[in-house]
Amino acid sequence: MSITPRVFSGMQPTGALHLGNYLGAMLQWIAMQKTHECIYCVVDMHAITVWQDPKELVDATRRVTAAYIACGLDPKRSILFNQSQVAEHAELAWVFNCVARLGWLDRMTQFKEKAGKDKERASVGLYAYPSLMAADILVYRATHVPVGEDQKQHLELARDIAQKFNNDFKENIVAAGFADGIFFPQPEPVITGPATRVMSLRDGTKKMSKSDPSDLSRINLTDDAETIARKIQKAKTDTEPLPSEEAGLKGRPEAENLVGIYAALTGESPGAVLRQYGGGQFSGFKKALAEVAVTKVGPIGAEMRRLSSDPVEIDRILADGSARARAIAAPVMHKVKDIVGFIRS
Ligand code: AQP
Repeated sequence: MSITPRVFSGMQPTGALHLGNYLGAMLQWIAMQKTHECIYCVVDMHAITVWQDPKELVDATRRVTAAYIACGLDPKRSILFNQSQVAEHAELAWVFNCVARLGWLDRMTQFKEKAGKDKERASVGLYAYPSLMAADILVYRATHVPVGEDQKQHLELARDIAQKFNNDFKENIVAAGFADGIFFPQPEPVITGPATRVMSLRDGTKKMSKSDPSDLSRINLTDDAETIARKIQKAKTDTEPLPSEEAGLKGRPEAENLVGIYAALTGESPGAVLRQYGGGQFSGFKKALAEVAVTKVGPIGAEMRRLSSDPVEIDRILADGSARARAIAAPVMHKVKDIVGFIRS
């Protein structure tokens, strides 16, 4: 059971996928399919760490699967599945809950942001979210995890858990046939997309997010051309014209975000974008940005609608992916049980 390069990542079915998910993670996922064995998950168990309407969760899980495929993930080449169909994620998460320390989880900024002021009423699952995320990755002994910037801290925790597990159980790991005492690899974050942190269209200091109450804050992959253009037109800006050089974006988060989105969608550098639009008013630039966004996002939405009209086929793809995922996860979990000291039949 040697460690081979393997990619794992996932998104939550908590709402419509948006441009931040696409530019921050999805583009990297698509690129890595060509070079790596890839496992991509719809993380429905993470979704229920905050309340989800059960009927809506089913629909959202299918919608996110359709989005994966519409963006370019190939379910034959990569493994596509929903997390709750592979019980090994939850089994390993429990072991990791017993490896991770309270102090580590206390430092997680995402929990603080999502729990808000009323921490007492947050679910235990929301608090333990990072150990389930570590299990998602390590149950496949995955080595690379393409994510947006906001997931960096969780990835560091997954690395700490892997290392502590290897240390705590070193003797048993060697006895199980791993002479170097390393059972879990240290998963590497891959945070290299064209826009690793896309910000809200309404507030350039907040990340674009599915759960932002304002729909105007994000471009959903399902938005039609008119909606995309309207959201960009209404996007918050400052009163200065666009600068001609990248340095001029400093301290202007909204301008920096819009230029970054344009650059990421066209594959140009922000400097090149500003050479073209610098000195002009936002209105002209926003028009050009809307055209680019409609050209890129429009076809994804159309393909999602086409795929979503056949839920039976989506469920079949998820069942097939789950079986393939389980075939990798089950032997890893068997070894974990031997290493930890659980009797198994
Ligand atoms: N604004 C963003 N910019 C760049 N990358 C982003 N990601 C999310 N938002 C941005 C990346 O997308 C992947 C999937 O994220 P997720 O669905 O697991 O949940 P999230 O990170 O919590 O995303 P949201 O949209 O903010 O969801 P809610 O509102 O439900 O919490 C991850 O790789 C993430 O980094």
